[in-house]
Amino acid sequence: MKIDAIYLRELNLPLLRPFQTSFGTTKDRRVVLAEIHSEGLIGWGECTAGEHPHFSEESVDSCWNVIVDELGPTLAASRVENGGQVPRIFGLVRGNRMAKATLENAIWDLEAQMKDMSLSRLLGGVRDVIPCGVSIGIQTSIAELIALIEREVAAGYQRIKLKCKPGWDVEVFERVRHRFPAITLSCDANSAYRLKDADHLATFDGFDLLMVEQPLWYDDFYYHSMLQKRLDTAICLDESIRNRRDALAAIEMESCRIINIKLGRVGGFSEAVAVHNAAYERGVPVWCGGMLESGIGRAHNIALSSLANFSLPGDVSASSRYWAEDIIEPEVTVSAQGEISISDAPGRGFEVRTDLVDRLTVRKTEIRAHALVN
Ligand code: OSB
Ligand code: MG
Repeated sequence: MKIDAIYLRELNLPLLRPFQTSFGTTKDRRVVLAEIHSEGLIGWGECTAGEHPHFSEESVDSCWNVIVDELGPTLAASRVENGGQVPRIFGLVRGNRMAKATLENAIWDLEAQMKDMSLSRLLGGVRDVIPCGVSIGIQTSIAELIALIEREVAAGYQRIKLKCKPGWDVEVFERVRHRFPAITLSCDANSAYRLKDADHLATFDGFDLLMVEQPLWYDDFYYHSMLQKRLDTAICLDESIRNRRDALAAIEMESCRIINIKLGRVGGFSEAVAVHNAAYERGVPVWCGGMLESGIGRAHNIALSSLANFSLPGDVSASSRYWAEDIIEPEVTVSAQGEISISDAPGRGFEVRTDLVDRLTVRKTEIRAHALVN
């Protein structure tokens, strides 16, 4: 594919409700989008980095700089033919996986359009519908949380994930379980605990949780493996899994029994499929995580979730839970059964509302090829 232009832009997108995790609160999203023009088509990619380097080392600004200074010019000068080649094109740049995914995913989006097939099929997806869950942030009161859960259960979501941290855990689980004895429930600590909290974490076993997500350090396998031996509840790793090798190490060490796959965290579709396949071959189920994405990242998460081993409900939910207006058409909707349908339209399956994107844009730059050195 001949790349005619790469544009990078930043949008300001206010969340309908603030989202609180153990590491902080997000009110307004700064969404970076890449737009790659080729052969009369446009591939879109969304950067999933946070406003601050709290979930991972990357942030909106680090991604912007790495894309503008390194990845964008390298990609523009390359002879890329498909998404699968992009990791090698970016091979000299270490880390910066969310930045890389922004561009790689736009190339996959383009490739699917050029091949006149859905992104889901191009990736090897086999599902017509995907099971959906929701991630509910830390609230100011348990009563408030219970009201939110009521609404999401009534909407049909198949799994409720509660963000937790010391002081917002067992009492919350107790009250929620009392009110909802039969729902599928999980929790996500975003690394808020330490191994000395193992006895406390073991009391989570009393609440029939589907999993406890990333209880310990964001970069750890070893201590999660020690902890897993002391829990009946499955550990799910999110932050720790950066690539296929990490997934293999975590599975071999029994650091987790479930893996959360996020496109940005692993560096794009190529590595996400590799993590999926490695887990599938070893009987470890996966699900698709979310990073408060706008419609473009959401569409990409939906396509990824159609792969066979995404057997657990993901954190991929309706646009209307996040935004007054999403930047895609149609918006993402979830059925009363808690499912999203996979589109068989070519590409991502959702049109980008370019007028709205332009209106929300706070900065935009064109990235040009620079001469390839070495
Ligand atoms: O750990 O899954 C996480 C949001 C921001 C950063 C990290 C996480 C999350 C979520 C939200 O849980 C999932 C979503 O609804 O997009
Ligand atoms: Mg998580």
